[in-house]
Amino acid sequence: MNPISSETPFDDAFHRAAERHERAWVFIVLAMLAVLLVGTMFYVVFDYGIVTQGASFFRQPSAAMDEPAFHEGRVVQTGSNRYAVYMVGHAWSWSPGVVHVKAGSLVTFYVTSTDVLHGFEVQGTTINVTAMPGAVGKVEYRFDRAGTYYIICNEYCGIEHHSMIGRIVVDPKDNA
Ligand SMILES: [Cu+2]
Repeated sequence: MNPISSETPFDDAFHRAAERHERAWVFIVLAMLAVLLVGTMFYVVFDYGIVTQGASFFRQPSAAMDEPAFHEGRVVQTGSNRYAVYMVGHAWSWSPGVVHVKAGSLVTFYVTSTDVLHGFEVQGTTINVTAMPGAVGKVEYRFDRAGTYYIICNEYCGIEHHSMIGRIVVDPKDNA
């Protein structure tokens, strides 16, 4: 005898109610997961600060890429408290390898690459820009505290990726 066919009307109603209940909980759990996922994204973007606000990219015609500033790296002081840094990533180092700026300076980085993708990340700051061949990433940052900030490559770029370290040395103010 088939046990299902022997169910009483009460058993049947019970099973249908139980299934409704289960479906409701599956829906609640999925909704919670969606809220958690979206909430985490907002947290990473707005609170954790990993995404650099104000970073932008522009395509650079190859003629402009021939500018010495873009293939050898350069630090240009553009004002009493302002610098422009032309930062180039190549396997496996940064040019310039060491950047000196004064504390309290606003620094604009123009970041590019001569070969493959590299990740331009400055530890202890919110700077995190991809260095792309044929494009220039732009990001601004104010270095208020004196000290050494390490540049690391956070985009795997080959066998010596881990040694791709540069330094930004923020010197104390003259009158400090
Ligand atoms: Cu790398």
